[in-house]
Amino acid sequence: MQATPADPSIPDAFLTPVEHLFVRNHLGPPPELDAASWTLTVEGLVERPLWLDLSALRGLERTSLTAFHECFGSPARPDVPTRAVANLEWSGVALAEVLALATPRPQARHIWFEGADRGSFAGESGLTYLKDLPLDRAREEVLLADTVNGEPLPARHGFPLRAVAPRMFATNSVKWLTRVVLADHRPEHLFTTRLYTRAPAGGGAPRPVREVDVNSRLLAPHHGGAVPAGTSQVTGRAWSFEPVVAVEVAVDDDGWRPALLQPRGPQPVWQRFTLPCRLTPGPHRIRCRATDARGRVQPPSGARNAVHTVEVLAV
Ligand SMILES: Nc1nc2c(c(=O)[nH]1)N[C@H]1C(S)=C(S)[C@@H](COP(=O)(O)O)O[C@H]1N2
Ligand SMILES: [Mo]
Repeated sequence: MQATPADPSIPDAFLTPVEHLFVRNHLGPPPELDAASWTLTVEGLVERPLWLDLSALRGLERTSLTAFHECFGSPARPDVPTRAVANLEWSGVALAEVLALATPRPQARHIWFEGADRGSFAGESGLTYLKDLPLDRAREEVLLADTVNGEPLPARHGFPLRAVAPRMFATNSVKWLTRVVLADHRPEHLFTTRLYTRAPAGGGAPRPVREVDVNSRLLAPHHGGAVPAGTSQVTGRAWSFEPVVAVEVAVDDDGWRPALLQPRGPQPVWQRFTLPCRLTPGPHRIRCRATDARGRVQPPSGARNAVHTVEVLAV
């Protein structure tokens, strides 16, 4: 996978500037799509198959969405934390608007999203980037976005149109979207049934990587940095499928203390937390741990959403 790392110094801003946003492409460089000839097809179990060009799409009612955007990380290493996360404002057309035009048949249960990129991954060639979601879920939440943070989508982030599946790992947010298929079954494909699946904690059949875990990331102080000894403001961001209801911070082996946490509000945005901490001169280990409205807590270690730790030197 071509991946630029998340900027190690994510700016402490509510919206992540697009130039700080990570890029994840499985099938090579971004396809160069021509806005004038691009179309989105909607086919399969629908009463009216559609071929929409950009002007037809832009004639539909517009809406916007601000949401966190989290990469799952390598599908081969599902337990390794990456904390590649951003918070972005998207605008475009609700998937539901397009589905209302196409009218899914009653047998349609699943929706497939395919991008225009073509290439090889994990030894398989001739691949497209294909993902699927349960239709009901996608109809409620998915946005077909043509802008990010108020600007047209850059080529690397999916120009001219991408799906945005809020509260799900960003692997589901298909870039360079050109085809939507309504079906009564899930597609058998490298990126749907063979990769991007994981075994549930309690055992059982692997499930597709969709709903994000409860997670948090310290932004300040920076890992490996030096801070003045004394009181230091510890800051970070927390996010989950459900709203985060608590974040705790621990310095060294002192106990967990509750941080001040911004509420999530109606949109699935990341939540800022802060806690003033006293740091005596010398090295320190600072940790943060989020709990969400479902009662899920970040595990101490061994998981992709394990407690985040930074090491700093107070001088
Ligand atoms: N068409 C297409 N869509 C894609 C991908 C891809 O390789 N091709 N990568 C996915 C993954 S794994 C992630 S994390 C997000 C990253 O979106 P970004 O590059 O805009 O940050 O796009 C998703 N959508
Ligand atoms: Mo990803």
